[in-house]
Amino acid sequence: SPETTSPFDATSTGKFKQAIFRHLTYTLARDLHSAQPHDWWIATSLAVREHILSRMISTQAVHNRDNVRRLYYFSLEYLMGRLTESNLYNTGLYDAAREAIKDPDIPVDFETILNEESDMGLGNGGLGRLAACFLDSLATLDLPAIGYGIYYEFGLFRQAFVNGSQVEHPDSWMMGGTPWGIARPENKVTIQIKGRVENVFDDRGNYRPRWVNTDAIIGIPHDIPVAGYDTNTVNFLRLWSSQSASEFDLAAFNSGGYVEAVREKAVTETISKVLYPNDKTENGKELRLIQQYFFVACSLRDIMRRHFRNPENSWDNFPSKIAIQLNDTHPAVAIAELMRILLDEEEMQWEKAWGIVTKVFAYTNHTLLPEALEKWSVGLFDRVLPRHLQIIYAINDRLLRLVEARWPGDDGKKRDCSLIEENGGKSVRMANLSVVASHAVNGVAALHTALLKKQLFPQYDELFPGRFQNKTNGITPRRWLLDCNPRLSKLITSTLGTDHWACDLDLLRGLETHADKSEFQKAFMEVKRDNKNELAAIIKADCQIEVSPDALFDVQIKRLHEYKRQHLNLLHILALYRRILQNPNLDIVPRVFVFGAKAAPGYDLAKNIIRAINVIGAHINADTRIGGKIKVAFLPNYRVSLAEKIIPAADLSEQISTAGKEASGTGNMKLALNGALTIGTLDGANVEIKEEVGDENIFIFGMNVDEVEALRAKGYNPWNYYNADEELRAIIDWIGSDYFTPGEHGAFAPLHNSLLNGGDPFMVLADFRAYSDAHEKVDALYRDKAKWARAAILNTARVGKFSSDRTIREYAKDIWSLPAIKT
Ligand code: DL6
Repeated sequence: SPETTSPFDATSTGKFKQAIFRHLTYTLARDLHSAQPHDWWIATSLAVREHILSRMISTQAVHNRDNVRRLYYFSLEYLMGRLTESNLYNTGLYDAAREAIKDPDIPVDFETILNEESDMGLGNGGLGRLAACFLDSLATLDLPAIGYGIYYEFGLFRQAFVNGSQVEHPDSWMMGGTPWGIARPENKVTIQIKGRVENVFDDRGNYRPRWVNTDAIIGIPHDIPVAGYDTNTVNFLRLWSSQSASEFDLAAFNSGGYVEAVREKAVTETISKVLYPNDKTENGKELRLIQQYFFVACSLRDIMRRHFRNPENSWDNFPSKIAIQLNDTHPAVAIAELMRILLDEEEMQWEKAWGIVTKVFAYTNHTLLPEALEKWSVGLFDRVLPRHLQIIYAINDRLLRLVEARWPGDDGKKRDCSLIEENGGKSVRMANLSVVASHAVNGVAALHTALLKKQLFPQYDELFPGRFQNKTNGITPRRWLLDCNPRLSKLITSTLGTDHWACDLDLLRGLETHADKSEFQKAFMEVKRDNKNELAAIIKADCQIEVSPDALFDVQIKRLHEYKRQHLNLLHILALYRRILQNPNLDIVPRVFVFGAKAAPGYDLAKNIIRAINVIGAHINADTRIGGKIKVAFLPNYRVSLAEKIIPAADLSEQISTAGKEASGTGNMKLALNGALTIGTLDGANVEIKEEVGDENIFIFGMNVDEVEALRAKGYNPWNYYNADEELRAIIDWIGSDYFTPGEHGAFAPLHNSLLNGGDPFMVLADFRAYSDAHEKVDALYRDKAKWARAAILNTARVGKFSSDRTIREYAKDIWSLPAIKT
């Protein structure tokens, strides 16, 4: 079998040190005097990369030699965060590296070196971070898998606050060079877009369309190795950057138009320039559709190259070797592209081609929000992918025949099932295409899957029985406990007598028996306090706010969206502030409200909510009358590496979306794992977290999905709640006044208006009182140190279910039929 040839002994500090110096000198051409912290980070990363690459080569050699079945994960987003530290942990080289860096010739410390790394922020939020956790689990479980996506030059924007408002700056994450992306120009691919279709028939009268006058684009792959934890398997993530096929328009150049000559090149290269910064809606933009097509077309070519280079392989065994998972509908155009290849290039019969496609694809739905369900206007689709549109119509014809056979004469059912929406201008429904062409469709939490079947796709659930299934999300325990919370990890390992929990998270149940022991409670809460002190220093540095670790750290970190209801949290802050002003002796547990959130740049109401939290927060922080009982800290530029600092320090986790709106949530899992108690609605995975941790260790409040629906059906009127609740009325009036923004009239009018005249679409007012009452219970429990510690411990102990290892095992068994391969 192929050999694993590591150039140095994994555990040897001396060898690791040598590798760092070797890379500093011979890769970076730096000497000890001129080396900057950034150089030390690259040299350290290259030292661990050597080791990872030798494992990657041997893993891939085994996979290729044995012609194994592989999973291909198609995702427009991967929110990877920093890679050096997690790669050190996963390869077992962390201690060797830490020791090596203590060398007197290295003038910077380990933390400084790791802090040099920019986050690889090629995603918006939950969907992209889930993809990153899945890659970690796939490699850890020795599952042969390759991720495909786009090598965006600019990831999610960098956020700053000016006068409390969000300002966006480009995130040029690869500017200083990245040791983790390996260009593979030898595997470049050329794909086509635009043009037109010529209707041609062959001698036997078969339709043989020709797609002509197209524009060519070159895709260059860049591989990011993904090392499993405590195993030899190294998979990789293959990300495409776009390059113009026509380097230079020579005619334009010769006539003196240099800029014109490179114009075409620049336009093509914008395809992989920037990640769209909206996590829920990006419909209708031509460049976005081109991005989607570009990466799936390149990826399918790459998959075919790998498959057909083995002479044993053919189209007949293609579905037995290849599983493709569509991470939401963003890559769904792959369905039409594979059909096009099979029909037009391979001249296959429709049924055979469709049989291959439906065996290969599976689709994960991540949202029920109507605005997030992708639709492409038929006109735009026709302009960018004319042949693909024809194929989608042909799929639809067959689908509608099936619907007619199942429900004869039922036009309503045809309208629901159709891939084409006829309302307004015609558009292609990508979610419908994904369901129809996939052998499995999954939701991401039990409640979400139930709603998917009942509300969004009841017609398909009837037409394709058994196709829908649930795969509750998970998070990797490596990044989200072992790496980010070393103090707690150490305590867990010494208590359980094993560190194996990092790949078998159910072992944390062993902590339950310690939950009532005062010694263990003390140790657990000391860890929390140390983590809070660390976060307090970050808050001081980034927000210039002094906070005490004695306060309860109340944390809401996630994208800013009305359905997530950061404004409900703000109402509670205002209520507390007002209560203290009315009664300066009010006995409450001091609280620090910590926020982290980016708003989509064009989402004005979300930006208004950010400004309101910042401005009102600053006012409260500066008010000496309240004796520092509450503080508000909105940390700028929320990202993976910041989450890794906030989560270990959280006491309370805010998961307060309107029931039925949050498909799953994964921040809720990370916070509970690190010993934060959840205050939340019965939404998404909160429902399952409650089942695991027990009712007495979570604060559930507000309307459930049925109650939300019943209220909506009855006719929801926020004014009823406003008029009936004196405190609520006062704080909403406060927001509507200019009290917090003297001289600036109507600063929070968008927020104020949305809550009242705008109809309060996410029912903030309806849930306010229940939310405030739940916070009183939080306050009471926090005063009882032993009881709080017990509940926090039981949260950590009981959320093993939410390991992404469990999620991936379920996908591998129920959807991908994917065996593990030890290498
Ligand atoms: O499944 C990952 C993540 C869920 O945890 C969140 O609840 C959900 O909002 C998010 N969905 C999206 C949808 N984007 N689109 N389309 O980001 O997925």
